[in-house]
Amino acid sequence: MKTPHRILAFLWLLVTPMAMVQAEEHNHAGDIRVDNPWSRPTPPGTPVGVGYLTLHNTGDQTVTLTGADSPRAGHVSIHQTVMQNGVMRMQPLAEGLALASGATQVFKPHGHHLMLEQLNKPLLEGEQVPVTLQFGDGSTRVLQLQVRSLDAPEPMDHSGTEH
Ligand SMILES: [Cu+2]
Repeated sequence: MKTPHRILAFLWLLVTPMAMVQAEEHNHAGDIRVDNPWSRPTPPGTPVGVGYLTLHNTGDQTVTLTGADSPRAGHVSIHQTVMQNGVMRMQPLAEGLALASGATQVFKPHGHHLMLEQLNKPLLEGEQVPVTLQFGDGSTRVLQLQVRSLDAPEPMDHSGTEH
């Protein structure tokens, strides 16, 4: 019976162009898996909020996170936290964050985080805050930070730092 072979051949024709397109999507937002994006509520008048998430590079090339923005903030920075003379300090990642193939980066309290600066209004518990991640090839990824309650461990203190 020939029909199954014809169907297979037809399917193969469908699959091949898709595979070719995928192969071209290297170093790209499409290679990045985003897990568990979340944030904290902010008190009224607080100009900055935070964004936490996990990035995983599922592709076979390094992907660089170069920036982020949000309609809820005037500016979004990528920060790391470093110990200097026993004091935790935040530093912007000026060169962006390079994720090697297979690498995972967790953004979490007292670690890497997105800094949402110049908030146009407080972040409220239960709110979904849209953030767009930008990557080295110009591709982008939109995600929603889930604003959790303050019951969990305290976020790092951002007071007294420059933004
Ligand atoms: Cu920060």
